[in-house]
Amino acid sequence: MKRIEALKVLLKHRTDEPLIVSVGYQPSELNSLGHSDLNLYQVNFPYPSPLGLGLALAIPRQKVIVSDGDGSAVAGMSTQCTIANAAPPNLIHIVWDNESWMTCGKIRDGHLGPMPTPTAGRCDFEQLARGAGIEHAYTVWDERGFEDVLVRALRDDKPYVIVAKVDTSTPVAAPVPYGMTENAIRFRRALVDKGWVDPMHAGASTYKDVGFDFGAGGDKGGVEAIYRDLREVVPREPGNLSLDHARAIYEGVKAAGIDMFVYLPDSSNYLVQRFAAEDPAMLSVSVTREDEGMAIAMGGFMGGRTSCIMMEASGLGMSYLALAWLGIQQRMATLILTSHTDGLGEYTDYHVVTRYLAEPLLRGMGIPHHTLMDVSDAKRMLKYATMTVRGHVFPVVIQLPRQVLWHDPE
Ligand SMILES: Cc1ncc(C[n+]2csc(CCOP(=O)(O)OP(=O)(O)O)c2C)c(N)n1
Ligand SMILES: [Mg+2]
Repeated sequence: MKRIEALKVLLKHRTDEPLIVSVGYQPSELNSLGHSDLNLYQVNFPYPSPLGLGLALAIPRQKVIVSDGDGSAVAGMSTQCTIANAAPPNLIHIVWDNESWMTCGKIRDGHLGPMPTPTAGRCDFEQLARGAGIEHAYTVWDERGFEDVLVRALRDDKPYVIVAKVDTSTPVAAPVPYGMTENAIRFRRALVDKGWVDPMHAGASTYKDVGFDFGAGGDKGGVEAIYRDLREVVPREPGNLSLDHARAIYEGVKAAGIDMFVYLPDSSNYLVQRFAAEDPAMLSVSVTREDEGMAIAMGGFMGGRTSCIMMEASGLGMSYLALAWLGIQQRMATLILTSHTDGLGEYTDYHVVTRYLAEPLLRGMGIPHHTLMDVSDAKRMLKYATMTVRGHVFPVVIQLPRQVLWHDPE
């Protein structure tokens, strides 16, 4: 089938589902059939599916559709595992499988010949999605088959993957008349106008909205119970992780109003993540890669959550594309908490990556970053950082050096 024809079927059934659209020629095809501000175009690969996941988790009563390329979807394969386990009932992931990196080679009036993706060979994306744990993964070859599964997916409360086999035709379609920044801002406004996101969530924050009460917020009871359980097993001995510091940091997270906690474990940030993972009041998402996690956290932020990702700083290196593309150009934000810094106390040679990379990378991208030197400042700085994220709509990093995560008495 032709993608342009299948897109018409999609638009026939789409009412007000936000559409996360991958990079390349697809946005022009979609736009040629009619623009909606609920279309977010040019989400670079492999981020359409994690961004869609974050948004779907943030607005659970609303279906979210990811309109992806096969190259993009294969590049983000591990996200299928994250989606399967998060099991959002409202996420539909359409993969336009033309078995090629089709956008590359396109010229004004034709194409120089598509270069094949893995699905042109032995790779089957439906099987990948099923293997990842997504039960409702289907391949469709014609418009009728596509329509059948799409209608079911829109009704059913399960995550769906629809692999739509399409040819490599590239109809002449005018480019989208918005830059990425303008499109993304209009998309966010469309979510607000729909009533799904509080207009005060981001960009319009005032001190009245966020508040300077550093002791406020958070479900202390829940945190106390987790603390008591962990106290049984965490030794209070020098050279171990500090459970008391972890509690202080997690209480700061809650007091800052953070209600979505994305994480990839590291030995230093482990205990803080245990608090988040075991806190029933927290929407926590365990991820497979830091850049995937950033896209999820930013999707959550777009959907009105006050999100953060906690990760080892070495994962920043693989996140520069997500940070620059989604964070800087598309103005999506989140708070990033990183363990390991270029400061003192990092004695292991395998953390050399962080020493060389983290700070220069953040500086190079102009991303505000702050090192929390003393855990007694955790609550204040987490709140300040969250206020900056929401006020400036920009990623902000808090770096956590050894002394704030470990129990190293003098
Ligand atoms: C990180 C990165 N590398 C390379 C590119 C160049 N690029 C733009 S579109 C595209 C093809 C994407 O293939 P697919 O997802 O299958 O979509 P299709 O072009 O077939 O519609 C590529 C490789 C890019 N945008 N980002
Ligand atoms: Mg393709």
